[in-house]
Amino acid sequence: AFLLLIFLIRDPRVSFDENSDVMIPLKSKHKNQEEYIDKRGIHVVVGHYMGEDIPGKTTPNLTDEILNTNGYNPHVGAGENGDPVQIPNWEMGKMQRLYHINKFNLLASDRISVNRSLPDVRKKRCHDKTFAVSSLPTTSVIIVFHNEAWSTLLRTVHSVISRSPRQLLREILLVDDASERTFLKEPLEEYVSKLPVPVRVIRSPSRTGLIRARLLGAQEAKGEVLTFLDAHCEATIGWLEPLLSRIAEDNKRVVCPIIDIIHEDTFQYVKSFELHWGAFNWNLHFRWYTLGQKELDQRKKDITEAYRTPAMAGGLFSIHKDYFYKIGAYDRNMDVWGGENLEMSFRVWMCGGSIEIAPCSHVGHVFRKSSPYTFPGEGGVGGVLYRNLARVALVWLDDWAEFYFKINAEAAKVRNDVVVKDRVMLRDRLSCHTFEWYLQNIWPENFFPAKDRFVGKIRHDSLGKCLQRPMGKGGSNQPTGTAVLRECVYEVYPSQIFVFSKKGYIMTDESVCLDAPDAESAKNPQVRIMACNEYERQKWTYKEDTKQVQHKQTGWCLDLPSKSNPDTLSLSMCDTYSTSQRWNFEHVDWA
Ligand code: UD2
Ligand code: MN
Repeated sequence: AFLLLIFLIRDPRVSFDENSDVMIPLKSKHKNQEEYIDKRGIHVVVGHYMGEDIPGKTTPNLTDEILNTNGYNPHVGAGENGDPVQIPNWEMGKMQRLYHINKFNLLASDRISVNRSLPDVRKKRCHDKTFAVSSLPTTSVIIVFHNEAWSTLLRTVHSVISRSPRQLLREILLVDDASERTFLKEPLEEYVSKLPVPVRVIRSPSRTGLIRARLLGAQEAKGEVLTFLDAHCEATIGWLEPLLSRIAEDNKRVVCPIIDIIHEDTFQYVKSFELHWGAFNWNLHFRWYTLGQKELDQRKKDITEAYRTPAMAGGLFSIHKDYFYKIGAYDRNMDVWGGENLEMSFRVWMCGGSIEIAPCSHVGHVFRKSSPYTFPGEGGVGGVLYRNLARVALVWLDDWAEFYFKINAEAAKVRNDVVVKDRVMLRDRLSCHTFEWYLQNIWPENFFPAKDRFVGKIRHDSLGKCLQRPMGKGGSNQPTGTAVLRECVYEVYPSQIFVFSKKGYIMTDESVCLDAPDAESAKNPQVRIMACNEYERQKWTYKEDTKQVQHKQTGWCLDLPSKSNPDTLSLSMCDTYSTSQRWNFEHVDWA
């Protein structure tokens, strides 16, 4: 009976004894870790990284499945090395039931060790880079969460502990934004108290949103640098040093890792394209774009060098603590989710700092298609998001705020509900640059309207119809495809607004440009809307006297569809007498 009592008191799900003996040694598939079943029947994984032993174990995943097996994980080795986890057909029902909780495959996540191994996805040249760790600043890693899954949250923590030089990792701060799930209460404190790095749980008494939750964490941080991560990330080897070393050289740099993809269905670690950079569209939604050929050529000299980005995704970055406060921390009147990433991007760039991506630093993140949590506040998701974005526009966008409100009726509705006086004063106090300066100097490839560019509709002279860009497949896909004519709609209809840049590009929202991809080879070249790439092929000139739009590379003219390609506009030999080649550029008042 006594033995039974001990067994009941010691909950094997959350406690573990570092000195416990090996009961069944397991052969680990991975040379960097040791695995065994201990006396309590717990599957233990011990990782060896950077010469240090990190005691690890499989997740006390608090889904019913693992509870039933008393902490023993029957799925030994699942997801190791970043491999995908496949759920067998007979468990699909259960998988779907659990999926909605976090909007990712919780069943798969729970089968993977919180201490799983990951491939080294860095470019070879990154391996040769050395860092004088003793000269780098220390960091506090701040992870805010609301109702996060146990397995993803702890995997984030373990990946940071396992793959950061101990001297640099001052602490990990877990900021709980009023989660309702009981396993995130005492079991979390108990679990992290056993970890070999100081990990503190800070609780927000009520739901405050990710922006104020991060402020709560920052306030408690003891490290010199603040490093923010989402609660469903996995850091890979060598992730931290490139971030901190850029800040050691200049504390006004805000540095982001390359964000790789942890697949939301299989939890496979998928390396994403390097050399992406971040910006946004006309609706102030963050977007990834690829580096142009020129920058790519320039970077061939040293592909490990950090590069500048006009905006950051928002979740994963390091910033010096002193600079964070000097530059205005965050706008604490932003609620729940959204907008803070662009707000910080504009503020840092316009007020004297910079935002960079360090390509040797790789961190995975579970991107998901929808939010699993509620958006408390008037108007739900939309209300909250558009109030945040209206704040961004009113404080930072100058004349472009009017453009933003003209094409975003939702945001226009709430613009009078927000008070941004304190942030406008901050901008004055920091004597920041204008948004025009930002667009011209930090994002010269931008497709925003400007005073020195034509902005408006391109109307066919005899048909009276307007050029329209494709609708796009949604998500973050660029709306590429055919260039078509449609009935002209009300003045500031975004799909019919084009910007004619000084360099000769006819661009529109989402960084798509009027293009003639087969101009060199085809008999009847098609004119399409393609991703802007700064190739000669995308340059045009407008001849006001004849109303022709001439393709620079071929000297041919923009024309109605040819017989062979009736769905999209075409190029044909310029002919001043051809009425089908006449176009009117109708300026719209955008600001
Ligand atoms: C992206 C960012 C995210 C944030 C957001 C815009 C990346 C990889 N992620 O969205 O960090 O900048 O854009 O705001 O760049 N959370 C709370 N309280 C809340 C809501 C969320 O603590 O009320 C936590 C949440 O548990 C998560 C983090 O905030 O750990 C980010 O939320 P998300 O994962 O839903 O955001 P994501 O990745 O879609
Ligand atoms: Mn996230």
